Amino acid sequence: MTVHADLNTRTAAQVLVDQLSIQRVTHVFCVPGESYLPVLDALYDSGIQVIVCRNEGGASMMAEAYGKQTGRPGICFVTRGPGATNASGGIHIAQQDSTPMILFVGQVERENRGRDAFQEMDYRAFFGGMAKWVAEIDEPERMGEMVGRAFATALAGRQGPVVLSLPHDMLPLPSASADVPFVETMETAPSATQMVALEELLAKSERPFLILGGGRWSEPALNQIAQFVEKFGLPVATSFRRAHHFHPLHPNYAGDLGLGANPKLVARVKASDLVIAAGARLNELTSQGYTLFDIPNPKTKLVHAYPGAEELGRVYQPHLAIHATPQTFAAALANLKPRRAPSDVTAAHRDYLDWSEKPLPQPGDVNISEIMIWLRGHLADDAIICNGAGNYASWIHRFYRFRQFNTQMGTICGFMGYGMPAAVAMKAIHPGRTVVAINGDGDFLMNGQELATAFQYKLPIIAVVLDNSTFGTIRMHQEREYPGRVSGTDLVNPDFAAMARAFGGFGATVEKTQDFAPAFKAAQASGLPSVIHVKFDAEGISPTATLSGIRAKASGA
Ligand SMILES: Cc1ncc(C[n+]2csc(CCOP(=O)(O)OP(=O)(O)O)c2C)c(N)n1
Repeated sequence: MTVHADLNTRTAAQVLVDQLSIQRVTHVFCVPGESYLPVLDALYDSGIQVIVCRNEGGASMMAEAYGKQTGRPGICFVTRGPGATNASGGIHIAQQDSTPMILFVGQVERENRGRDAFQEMDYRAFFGGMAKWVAEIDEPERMGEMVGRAFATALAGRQGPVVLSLPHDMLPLPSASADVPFVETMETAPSATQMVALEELLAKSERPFLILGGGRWSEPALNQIAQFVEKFGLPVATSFRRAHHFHPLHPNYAGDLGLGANPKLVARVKASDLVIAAGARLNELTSQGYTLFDIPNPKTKLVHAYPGAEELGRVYQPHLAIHATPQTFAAALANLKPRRAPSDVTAAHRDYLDWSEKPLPQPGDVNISEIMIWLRGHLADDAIICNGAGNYASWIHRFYRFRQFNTQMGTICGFMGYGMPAAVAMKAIHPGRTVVAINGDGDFLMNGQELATAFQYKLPIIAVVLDNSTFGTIRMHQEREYPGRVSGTDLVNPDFAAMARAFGGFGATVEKTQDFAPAFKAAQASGLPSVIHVKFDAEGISPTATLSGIRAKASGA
């Protein structure tokens, strides 16, 4: 960490970068703009790694992924209107996924504000509905205060994004701003009375169940959850794209609640008489389209423990609302004493194993469930899987097994194009670990340009592109609603393996399941950013449906 020695001669931009160092920021993700050159200059000898991206969408998603992975705000710098609008994707993800993140945006000179000056935007209006806080730093003297507040806000309660705009002419001005010390994450704890009430509920429950999700977890807290469920005999489901919160082979694991959830798991949650939602906000996908519990008063007894008070009672009025962060809630759970024998969780875990153990048949020469099962057998426990959105992800959710905390990097908001930037950020943070981006073909080209960033920084990520030459998810819905009328969903794709080579990487094409393993091993051996282009038949549109089957059903055939 380099903090400028003479605090009296710093510019506002230097105060900002010193502040990032004090907050222990290791990487920033950016696309440059003339609007914030003084910051780029201050970063020059800061010791913070600057990762220059090819699109602000990629940069903001890398920052979001950094925040999701490290628990500290991911930092992104972009220029005015064009940069800010491109970067909005990462802000939407950080909001929906409750990820701490700070986006710094260049702004026009203060004297020109309100003139609709070149690339001028009102960031408060644009980001107002997405970010936890949006502000413009007008006074160089207030830099420390504003950046300190940005860290505190992004990290508080339900975590999320903050946007700070930086008028161009303010950044090089001298600033006597004081530095703000390292901002610790605030913890809120359940009360003793609430935990007594929860112990009572557990003592009376015949079929208790625990849903684990949300952000702000840590390995020790998740271990305490495991101890608690073992002691009391609760099956555990993880919420949408938080499967890495619980070991899949733990005897209490009941499966992943999200898109394409096991119907037996859904039925089990519905039949339980006490559901403890630990850290999960019970979003639309986890709640199976808001069908899991009655709104606003669930029939089952719902105990909702969540770090943001404003989320408790947003949709469901819980029987017991606990405003607590995951760490303190898990510690309090671990102290509870069972008053009855633990419930039997064998059937719940067996349902999960039956659901995920064996590959499913799939039309054509490529079977994606077999590929996922190969990956789960061959990747190290700490390998990180990143993905965007598309039907292809259902195979990951069902057949891959996340065996270590923070190895699943996907978006709760189903944002296409996340896999590539997330993988670049993960490899930058964890150079010694295997990082795989699994993409659909539509998905891949939304941020595939970040392959150049992977190459520039020598980050050998492995991208798998599952190519069915269609925006498959939408095609599936289209066949269901407008059978046989394919409109706006077909894709004609480039040779993705050749594209990888053009970017200086390794590329391979796979057209048969058995060719995947050697291609993956060759990608690993190459030490280069790699793309494995897997061509498969769109007829197998999801793990459980075919296009012709959906069309026939929709046409009443
Ligand atoms: C940025 C973004 N744009 C559009 C969508 C809507 N959408 C969801 S899935 C999907 C198709 C994904 O296609 P592909 O990546 O080829 O994967 P597949 O569904 O075929 O497996 C689309 C367009 C989205 N979720 N995110």
